[in-house]
Amino acid sequence: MQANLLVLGGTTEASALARALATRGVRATFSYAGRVETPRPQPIPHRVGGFGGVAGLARYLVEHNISHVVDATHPFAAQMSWNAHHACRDTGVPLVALTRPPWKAAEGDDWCHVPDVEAAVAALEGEPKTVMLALGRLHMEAFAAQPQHHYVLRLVDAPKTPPALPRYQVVVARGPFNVADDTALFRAHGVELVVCKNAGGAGAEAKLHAARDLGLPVVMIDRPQLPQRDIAESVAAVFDWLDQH
Ligand code: 3Y8
Ligand code: NAP
Repeated sequence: MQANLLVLGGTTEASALARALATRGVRATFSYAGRVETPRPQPIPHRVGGFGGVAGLARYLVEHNISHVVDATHPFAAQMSWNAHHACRDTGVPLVALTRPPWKAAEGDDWCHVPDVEAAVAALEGEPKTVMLALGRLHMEAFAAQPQHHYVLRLVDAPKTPPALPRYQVVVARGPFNVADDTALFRAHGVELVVCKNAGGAGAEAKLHAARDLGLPVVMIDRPQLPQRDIAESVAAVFDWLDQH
C-alpha cells in the first residue's frame, strides 16, 4: 500500500520529521490542534483543528486512506495520544509515537517533582516569591490559589483577557529557547523559582540550565499517563519503524 502518513504535530521533533518526509517525498499530512495564532509553517500539507474525538479521528483515517499514524505530540498532550491509540486500534492503522525521554535532574539541580498542576500549585504555599511559570496559557489560572507570588508568564500569544492573577508580568515568546536568553530573562525579572512540565526535548530545556546556573529551585511536573504503543526516539527510528510496517 502506498504510504500516506498522518503526523500529529506541535513539537520540535514533529517538525524535524516533517522536513525529512518532505525531503524523501513521502506522502504525509501534518496536524495542528489550532492552539496558537500562527503555528509554524510546515513543508508538507497540514490541517488545523480537532478531529472530533476517537470517532472523528477514526473516520478521518478511513476517509483519507491513512496508512500510518505518527503521534509526535507533546508528552502532555495526553488526550490526543489516548485518542490516537484508540482510533488506530479500532481501524487497524499502525501507530508509532515519536517522543523524547523525560529530563533527569543532574548535579547542581534542585528539583521538586510533583504529579500534576494542582500539586505544583500546592507546592507554592508560603512566602511571596517571584515565580517563573513556564507552563503556557492553559494552566496559569490555577495559580490564582497562590496569589501572594509575582508570576512571570511566558506565553506563545499575548493573552486576550488579563490572567486572573493579582501580580504578573507576561513575556510573549515561542521556543525553542536558549540558555543565554533564559538566564538573562530570569535575572531581569529576579526569578526565584521555576515551575515547568517534564516536556523533555531540546526546545524547552534551556530554562533548566539557566535555573541550575543561577541556583534556582525548580518545581517539575511529571508526565501524565500515556497509552502503551510503539515508541521511536528519533526521526531515523520512525523510518526504521515504517520499513517494518
Ligand atoms: C500549537 C506550534 C516547533 C515546535 C516548537 C517542544 C518545543 C518550542 C517549548 C517555556 C515552555 C509549553 C508550550 C512549549 C514549547 C516547543 C515547540 C514548545 C512550552 C508551539 C505550537 C503550538 C504550541 C502549543 C503550546 C501550548 C503550551 C505549550 C507553550 C508552533 C509553539 C509551555 C509546553 O497559548 C496556548 O494555548 C499554548 C498552548 C499547548 C502548553 C499550555 O498548556 O499552554 N505548547 N506550542 C500546536 C497545535 O496547535 O497543535 O507554532 O510551533 C510548539 C512548541 N512549543 O516545530 O518548533 O518541542 O516542546 N510549548 C511545555 O513544554 O511546558 C514553553 O516557556 O519554557
Ligand atoms: P490535548 O489536551 O491532548 O488534546 C485536546 C484535544 O485537542 C484533542 O482531543 C484533539 O481534539 C485536539 N488536538 C490535540 N492535538 C492535536 C493535533 N496535533 N491535531 C489535531 N487535533 C489535536 O492536547 P494539548 O495538550 O492541548 O496540545 C495541543 C497541541 O499543542 C498538540 O499539537 C501538542 O503537540 C502541542 N503542544 C502541547 C504542549 C502541552 O504542554 N500540552 C506543549 C507543546 C506543544 P479532538 O478530540 O476533537 O480530536
